[in-house]
Amino acid sequence: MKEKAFYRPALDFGSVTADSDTQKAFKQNGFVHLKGFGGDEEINSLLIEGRDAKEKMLKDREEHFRGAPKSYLLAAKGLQNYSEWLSREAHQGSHLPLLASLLEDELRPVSTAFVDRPPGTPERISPHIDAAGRPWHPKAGITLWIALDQMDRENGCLFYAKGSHKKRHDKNLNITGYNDASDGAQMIEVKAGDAIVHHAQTVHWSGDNQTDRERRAITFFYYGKSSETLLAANRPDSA
Ligand SMILES: O=C(O)CCC(=O)C(=O)O
Repeated sequence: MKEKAFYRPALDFGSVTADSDTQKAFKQNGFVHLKGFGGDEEINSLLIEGRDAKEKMLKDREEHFRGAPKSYLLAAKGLQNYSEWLSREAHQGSHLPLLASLLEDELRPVSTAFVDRPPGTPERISPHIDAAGRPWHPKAGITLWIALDQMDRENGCLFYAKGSHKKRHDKNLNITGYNDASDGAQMIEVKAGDAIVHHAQTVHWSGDNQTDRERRAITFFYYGKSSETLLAANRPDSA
């Protein structure tokens, strides 16, 4: 008997729009927390596709990752190349109008990642900007991060440095001088299905997971069309 092809429907975030408070917070702080962005169906689809794509990518790039430090794989990037569904979401997803209105620019997909910090992971992600944030440009890029589990300080939730997207971080992606107690550092605890949208130049970091709880997320990275000419001279291959 011929097997029926499995069809996974596109995600529907079309009803989430940026009101004037959200626009203002994004401009001022460089990030916004969108509570209840996705429901159980969205979480489930992202989890299955993210996990499968990561597995395929690891098999395909086994050589590349052999002996790499564990921190290297906390966020597995380039997954749009291993899942047609993720690729379609990255290019045509219903979240694009929201992101475009926050960045006030057209978007170009850079990468899609699955972030997984299983129970008992001591590694953290240190303060950084996203690769789409370099070289500096006011509309360099934007990132949509969707929580697939509840996250708090104990299992390594995200921290953001308010307003840091306004500083010029041209040289390195890793940025020194920030920690959980820094001036303007904001811890963001989330529920599964919440999203955070941040400017690619906003400094952010996240902690270790010493709990027995899962800590997974999906990230869609974009750069802004306005920064295209700058990028052509210095193109990142992953976020
Ligand atoms: O810790 C997280 O979930 C975010 C990961 C992150 O910042 C990144 O992949 O650039």
